[in-house]
Amino acid sequence: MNRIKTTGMYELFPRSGCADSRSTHYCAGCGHGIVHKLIAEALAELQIQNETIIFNPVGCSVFGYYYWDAGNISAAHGRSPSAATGIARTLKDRVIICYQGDGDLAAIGLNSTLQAANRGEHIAVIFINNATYGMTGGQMAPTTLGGMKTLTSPFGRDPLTDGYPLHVCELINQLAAPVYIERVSVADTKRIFKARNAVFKALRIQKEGKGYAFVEIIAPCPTSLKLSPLECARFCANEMEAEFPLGCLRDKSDQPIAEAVPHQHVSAEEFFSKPDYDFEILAPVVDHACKESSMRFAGFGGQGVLTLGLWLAGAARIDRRFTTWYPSYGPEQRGGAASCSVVISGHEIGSPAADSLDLFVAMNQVAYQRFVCDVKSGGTVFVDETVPLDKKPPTDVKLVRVPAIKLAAEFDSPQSANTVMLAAIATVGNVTLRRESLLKSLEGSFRKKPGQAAANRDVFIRAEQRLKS
Ligand SMILES: Cc1ncc(C[n+]2csc(CCOP(=O)(O)OP(=O)(O)O)c2C)c(N)n1
Repeated sequence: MNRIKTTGMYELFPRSGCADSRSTHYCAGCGHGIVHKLIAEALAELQIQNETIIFNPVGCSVFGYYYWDAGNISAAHGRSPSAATGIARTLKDRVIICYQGDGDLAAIGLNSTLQAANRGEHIAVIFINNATYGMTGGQMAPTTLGGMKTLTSPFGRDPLTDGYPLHVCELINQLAAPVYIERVSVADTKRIFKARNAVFKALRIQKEGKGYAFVEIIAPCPTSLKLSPLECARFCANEMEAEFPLGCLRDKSDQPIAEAVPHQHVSAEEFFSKPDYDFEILAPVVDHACKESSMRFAGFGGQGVLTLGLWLAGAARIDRRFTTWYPSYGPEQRGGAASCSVVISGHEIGSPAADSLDLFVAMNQVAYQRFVCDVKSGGTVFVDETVPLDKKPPTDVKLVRVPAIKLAAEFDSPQSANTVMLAAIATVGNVTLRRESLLKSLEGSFRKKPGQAAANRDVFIRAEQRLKS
C-alpha cells in the first residue's frame, strides 16, 4: 500500500467544539482518533468514500460524523449490525461499516452482533476494545480484565460474580459465515501498522462484496483507566494482550464469493405458515416501476384485520411482487388491539415496518386514532362507517368511509366485514394489485372450507356492486 493523503476525513472539524477546528473531541492518548484515521485512509485508498455508510455507535465515538467525510448513520445503542443489515441488503453496492465500542457491541448489542455475524451480513465491524465504558465515566465492560478496577468494580472485577472477560473474536470464530476475523492493537506504531492493514482488508472485503469482516482493536482509554497516555499504551500492550492475544483468527478473503441460493418457486402452502392456498406462487420479479407501498390494517382481534393484510400480501405474491406481512397482537388475541403491516414492492424490501403509510384500514376507533397520523400525503384511509372521526387525517389524505360492518351483516355474513373492506380497496383502486389476484388470494385462503370460499367470493362481489353504485 502506498501512503496517501487521507481524504476520508474532513479537513477541519468545526463541529467538534475545539477552538482550532483541527482537534477532535477525544482525550489525549485515546485510541479512537487513531482508528478514525485508519478508516479514513482505507476509504481513500480503496476509493470508496462516496459509497460508504458508517454506523456511529452510542459511546465516545458517537460523533464520528464530525470527522468522517462519508455517509454516517447513528443507530440505537448496540443495534448497528441490525440496522446495517437493512441497509446492506437493500443498497448492495454500498460499503457498510459498523464502528462500535465494547459496551455497545459486547454488552447491550451482543445478540445483534452474533446474529449479524452468523448471517454473514455484508458489513465490516470495527470493534474498539478499551476494556471500559468510556463515555459514561469508566464502568465495567464485558471486556474488563479480571481484577481490574472500574467505577462499577471498585475492588476489581471478580469473575465469580462479574463473569470473565468476553473474547468476542473467539465467539465469532465459532460461526460459519464470517469471512475475516482479526484482533489488532493501536498501542504503538508497530501495532498501528498491522491495525491499518486489518482495517484496509475488512473494507476491501466489503468493496469486493465478499461478506462479513470483524476487526477487534485493542485501544487505550487513559482517562477512564486513570493512567497517563504512555502507561495506558503499555497496559494495552502487556495486560490486555495477555488476555486478548493479537492475530488473525480467520481469513477467507481470497476465496470466491459464496453463491446466493436463488429464489425458489414455492407453493403458497410452503410460503404461508397457516396455509390454505392451493395455487403456485412464483418467485418475485424485480420491477423498478413498481414503487414500494406501505399499508396497515388495524382493529380488534377477531375483526379479521390480520387476515385482510394476508389477502393483500397473498395477492401481491400472486402478482410476483416482493412482500412482507408483519402482525402485531395485543395482550389477548380476541378483543385486544390487533394490527399488521404489509409492504409491497417491485424490489427487495429492507424493513417490514410500515411507519409512513400509503394505505390504512381502520376497523375501530382506537385503531383509527392510533395510526391515522401515520398516513402520508397522497395516501388513503379506509375506515368503517361506525368509527367516529374524532381526529382529522393529515392533509392530502383521501378518506373513504366504508359500511363494512353494516354490509357484512346485511349479506348475512357478519364475520365478513374484512371481505367488504377488501372489495372497497379493490373498488377505489389505489392499489396496483390485480382484482383477480385479490379474489384468488381471498378464495385460496379458504381452500379447506369450500363453502366459505364461495360465500366470501359472493360477499366480495356483492360489496363491489354496492360500493360502485
Ligand atoms: C439504551 C441505552 N443504554 C445506556 C446508554 C448509556 N450509555 C451511553 S454510552 C454507553 C457505553 C459506551 O461504552 P462503549 O461502547 O465501550 O464505548 P466507549 O465510550 O468506551 O468508546 C452507555 C452505557 C444509552 N445511551 N442508551
